[in-house]
Amino acid sequence: MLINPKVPVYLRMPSMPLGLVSIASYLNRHGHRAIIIERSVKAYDLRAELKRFQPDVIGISVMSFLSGIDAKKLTQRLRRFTGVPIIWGGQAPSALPEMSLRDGGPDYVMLGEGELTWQAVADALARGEPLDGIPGLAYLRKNAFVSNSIPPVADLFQFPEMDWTLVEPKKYFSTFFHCGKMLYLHASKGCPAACIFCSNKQYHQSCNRCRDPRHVLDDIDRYVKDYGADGIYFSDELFCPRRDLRTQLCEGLIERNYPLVWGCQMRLGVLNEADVRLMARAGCRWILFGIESGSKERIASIKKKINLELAYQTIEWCEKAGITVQASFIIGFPGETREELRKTVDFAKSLPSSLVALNILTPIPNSEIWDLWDSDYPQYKKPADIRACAYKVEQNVGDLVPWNFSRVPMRELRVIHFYYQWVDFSKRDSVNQDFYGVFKKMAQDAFSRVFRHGLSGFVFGAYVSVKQFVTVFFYSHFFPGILKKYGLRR
Ligand code: B12
Repeated sequence: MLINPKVPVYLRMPSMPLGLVSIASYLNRHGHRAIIIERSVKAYDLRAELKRFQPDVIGISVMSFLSGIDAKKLTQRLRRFTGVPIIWGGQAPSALPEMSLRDGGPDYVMLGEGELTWQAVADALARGEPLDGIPGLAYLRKNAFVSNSIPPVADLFQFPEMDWTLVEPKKYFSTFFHCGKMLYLHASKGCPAACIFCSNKQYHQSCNRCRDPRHVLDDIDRYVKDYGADGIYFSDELFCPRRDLRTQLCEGLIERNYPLVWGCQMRLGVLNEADVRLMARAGCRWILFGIESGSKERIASIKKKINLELAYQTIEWCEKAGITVQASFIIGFPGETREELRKTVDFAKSLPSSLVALNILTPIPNSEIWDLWDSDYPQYKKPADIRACAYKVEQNVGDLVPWNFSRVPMRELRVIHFYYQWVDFSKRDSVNQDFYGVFKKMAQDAFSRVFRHGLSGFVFGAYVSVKQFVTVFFYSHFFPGILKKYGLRR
């Protein structure tokens, strides 16, 4: 039994639990029976479900520490009803397995990708063998932390297409650029880069792998034909960098000619002009480029390995082809000065992209910056439990990052960050050609909260939305002097 925990009330709409669907689809094709209990969209009587399904093992997806909060409660409750092993998996517990075991209380944490390790676990249980020796598992024995070796990342071609009947896809529809029924899907995983602010290097072993484009197209066929999806956001950190496979995928989409738009995340240097045109013909309408800094020295020191000179032209190709570009930057890097920040702001301003985001650095567990935290920034206490990781590290719109590793005063970072958030917020809907879009989205969110979380959830959610709005408005409008200093206002 694979469980997706509830997402906190202030997160936007829940989204397709791709990891769980992938694991369950794989297990069901390899001699086992897996079901998904989706707490983020539906209320379940867990006790009745346990009685009905009689699982041999329970898995809980902990994609972020925000879902870790419900996962912890759930683990405690399940313990009262059943004695079967409880395994946590996903990016968050893989990054901090010992903390997850001690604070969250599962029997095991499964490190890295789940499909093949789950198969080994399910086979061992079927044979009545112990789980402790299985590579990819971490656990506590006599209060000591044990971590088995992590298997190499898998070749994604071996995984079948996704079985969407395991969940109810229509429950995950969300509004995005030019679409109202957008769903997530992955076409590839991982990224070859090893940026010091990202956990990808450790989690995906700096390795990019693409899925078989035929499987991806099958998944899309069923999204569109069986459920009526009109948009797809490829969740890949770097969308299908292999040109041959990406071209196959795009040509498949052009052939199908669905009323479907899609978008993805990209690195500078992967696409040429012909690629961009092909993607646009295949329905691509938005791309996020992680550029991170306007300073070449910083690009080198964070190991981003991109050529900033390519930014202007690549973005121009995209915008000309009808693809909305969001150029994403990080501000507040360790030791960053006002001069460096000004360079980034100037660079961001010079780009022809429709949207720009300047987010304040927050160290992610399992990144190089996270590992340097204790030695380099002893003035800030490192989050040491699930709650602290959720509320201090995994920031949401309107949250105030509590630490500043740069030499720029925090207020200046916040003013610039929220200024761009305000501009982005008001521009997003002009991109959609929908003047009232922002208000419509807020109203939709409010209603969906009433259905998902009841009246108290709605009241709390509304409070969080108002607080977010006030924070963004306050920082973006009440510090004209700071905006002027960075050339953002005359
Ligand atoms: C797409 C995405 C989203 C989508 C959701 C898509 C979805 N529901 O799956 C949206 C935009 C909604 C989202 C939201 C958030 N996300 Co997000 N997201 C991603 C992203 C880019 C891809 C995830 C994905 O779908 N991959 C494809 C699937 C097939 O792979 P997978 O999820 O990794 O699943 C595999 C393994 O993790 C494992 N596994 C997964 N579940 C389980 C369960 C068990 C029991 C086991 C054993 C194994 C296992 O096996 C799976 C199959 O191989 C990742 C980064 C990344 N590249 O992984 C960040 C990432 C997971 N998100 C992150 C964060 C912080 C968030 C938010 C908190 C952001 C915010 N402030 O709002 C929220 C929290 C949402 C939540 N429910 O908890 C962080 C987590 C950091 C951490 N270490 O804790 C990541 C790593 C990005 C980052 N580097 O910052 N996210």
